[in-house]
Amino acid sequence: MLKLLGRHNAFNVRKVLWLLAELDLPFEQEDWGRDFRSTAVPEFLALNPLGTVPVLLDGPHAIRESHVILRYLATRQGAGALYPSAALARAQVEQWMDWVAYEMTQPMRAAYLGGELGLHPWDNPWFVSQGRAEYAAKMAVLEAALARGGPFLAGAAFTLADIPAGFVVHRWFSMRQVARQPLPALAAYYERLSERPAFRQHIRNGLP
Ligand SMILES: N[C@@H](CCC(=O)N[C@@H](CS)C(=O)NCC(=O)O)C(=O)O
Repeated sequence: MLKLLGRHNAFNVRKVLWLLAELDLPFEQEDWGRDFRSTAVPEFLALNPLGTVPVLLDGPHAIRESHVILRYLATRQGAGALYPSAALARAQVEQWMDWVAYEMTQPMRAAYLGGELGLHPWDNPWFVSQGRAEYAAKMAVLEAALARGGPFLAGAAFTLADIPAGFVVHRWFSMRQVARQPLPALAAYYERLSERPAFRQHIRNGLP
């Protein structure tokens, strides 16, 4: 049985919970991390020396990094529609996953952790206002991509590309203190994702 270690309310854990639900995979889950069990203990650090969540246990093997876990699970289950094996189609999925990891982390920390939750050290006013502006600019990039193509990020079908980006979109529409410009293709994409039970269970579930 797969076991997912990580608090159910964490950004990086919820992406994995979403995919597990899409794949209808049985698993156990334990709430590790902030406000739950501390990861700064030898038992956890032996599984992930970084002390971050999520960690996926597949038998004796521990796998860390949320996007690696997404790719691992899709590959393990042979879910080629979610994660194509052809080089170009795969790159078209992965480019959006890496974009979220590399380009969205700072704006999310600034706008959400700093601006919405007021958490230190991300609550620096300059950092928050820069992050909000950057988040808005990135959502405009998504808007243009979806208006050009779609209905999903890698084209006609829902893929792993939509999981990290879909969560970032959810957070954009959930934040109370940002000025949102009208982005009709993005809003339609958010509603399209919301038709998925797994998205409503783990992402659009009342938590930002
Ligand atoms: N690049 C890592 C980042 C992991 C990460 O920073 N996770 C956060 C939760 S979203 C964490 O462990 N925070 C500390 C905590 O919850 O105690 C991934 O994608 O898995």
